[in-house]
Amino acid sequence: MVAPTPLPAPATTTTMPTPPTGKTITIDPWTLPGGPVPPFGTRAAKVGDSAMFVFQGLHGLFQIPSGTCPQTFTDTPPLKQIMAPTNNGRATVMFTTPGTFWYACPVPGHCPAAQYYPSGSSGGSEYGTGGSTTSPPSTTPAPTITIDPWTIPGGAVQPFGTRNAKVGDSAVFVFQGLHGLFQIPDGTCPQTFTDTPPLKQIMAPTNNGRATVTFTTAGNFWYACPVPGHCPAGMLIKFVVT
Ligand SMILES: [Cu+2]
Repeated sequence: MVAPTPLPAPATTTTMPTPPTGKTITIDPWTLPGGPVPPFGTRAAKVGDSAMFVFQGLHGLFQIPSGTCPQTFTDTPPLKQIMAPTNNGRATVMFTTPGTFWYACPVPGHCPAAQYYPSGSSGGSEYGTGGSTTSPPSTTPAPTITIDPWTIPGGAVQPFGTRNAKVGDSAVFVFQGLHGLFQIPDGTCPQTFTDTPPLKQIMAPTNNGRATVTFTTAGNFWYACPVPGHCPAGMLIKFVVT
């Protein structure tokens, strides 16, 4: 849990590379944690250091006053927009004063999806990124399962296999490259993908797109990429929803 802290003075921000007076901490990828992307947690920095956020997909960057995700992100104090949501954008902040500073993505659901914020701080400037564990259950969104990257399995990308979910959960697919998303009726790749039952197009092929499905009923649900050859190559995932 994060101890309450006084509202820090805002860090000086810029979206252009700045001649460094300190080291530059690179946050790459700035995307939803999950899979090979560990939670962002807490990082230490010195006054004069910069942090560069390399967006993977459609994300933005706000400075926020604590480790609790805002309900809405507007560019009015105590929130401060560093960069509006930008596909594969890049933003840099420089720490000009000591303190504790938090940054989060303003895209709906992304800050809560970080779902992790460790305690543990050291001296000097710090900043954290992402979500909070302090929201009461009544305001906590249903769990989001992140499929990131949604791409052809291989190398560091494990086969998608089967995932468990509860009714009310959502799954967000973060495309890496040109992919799409269809719901299909079983674990067999269709010969062709057309948006007619029993197939259902969730998102047409989109470069670095993002698609979310919400499970409203229990059952088994399969999703696949409609790009030719991708489903047979492994872009097929099953959800068991209870
Ligand atoms: Cu694909």
